[in-house]
Amino acid sequence: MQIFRPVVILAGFAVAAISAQDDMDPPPEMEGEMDETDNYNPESAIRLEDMISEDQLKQLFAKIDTKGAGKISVKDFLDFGQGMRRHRANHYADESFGEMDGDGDGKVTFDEASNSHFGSHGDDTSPDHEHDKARVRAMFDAADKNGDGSLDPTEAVFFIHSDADPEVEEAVARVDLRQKDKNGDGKIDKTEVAELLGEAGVDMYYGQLDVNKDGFLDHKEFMAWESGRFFEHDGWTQLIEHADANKDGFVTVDELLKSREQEAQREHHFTYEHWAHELEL
Ligand SMILES: [Ca+2]
Ligand SMILES: [Ca+2]
Ligand SMILES: [Ca+2]
Ligand SMILES: [Ca+2]
Repeated sequence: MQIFRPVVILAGFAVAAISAQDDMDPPPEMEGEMDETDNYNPESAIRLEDMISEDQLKQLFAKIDTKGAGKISVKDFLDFGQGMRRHRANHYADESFGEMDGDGDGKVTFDEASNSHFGSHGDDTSPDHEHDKARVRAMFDAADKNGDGSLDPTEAVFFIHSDADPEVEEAVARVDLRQKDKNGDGKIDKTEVAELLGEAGVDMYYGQLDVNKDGFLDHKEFMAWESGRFFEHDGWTQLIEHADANKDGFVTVDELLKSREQEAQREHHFTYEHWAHELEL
């Protein structure tokens, strides 16, 4: 049973995205220092009976555990998430392609892609619009995998749903980085990123975003933030930290089940619960 229910899921992801933003402003206490039992509010508790059943969880686990190892890692969750984004993007592909392909010749040119993206705002000459135009160009070029200057239906999926293709996501991040890179050194420093993260956000997240610890964000490090992958990674890391009873870096079905029996840990199970609904398990 894999009937697709986009509304439920998109709403769920929107909530997840909003709560990620809420983490920014006002700044909460540092996650690592937060004692969940002290801050735990029973009013907002997710009830066990509202979560997916044991059987649904087992079915979902089997799908994520593609190697059949009986345990899953942060990377397995991330890979499955990427697969779900593609699944979602492909679901809408035909409809979106038809709308973009203005002359109906089965190919989407840059002008058609640009028109469908900007509609009647195409003649705007503001700096923000120039930035958007550069973004659209980058997305188009990255989606045009065979480089023939137009998008076939498969390529168009990546233009419309940039989160379904890491190369398009990276192309967007390069353009966005140029906009934030005020001193033009090709990297983002703390001052340049403050506008985006806020001072509190810089204190909280810059160290984690700067993976190679050189004091700057290159486009890949910046991309983690721009694409929302940073929060995704952080979310799975926290789930595993809380659920991984034997501390081997993986979670088994039993560890997941035991973890959600503890009220204070249920929020960590939020995202994959949505996958189960999306896949109608
Ligand atoms: Ca092409
Ligand atoms: Ca810079
Ligand atoms: Ca760095
Ligand atoms: Ca474990």
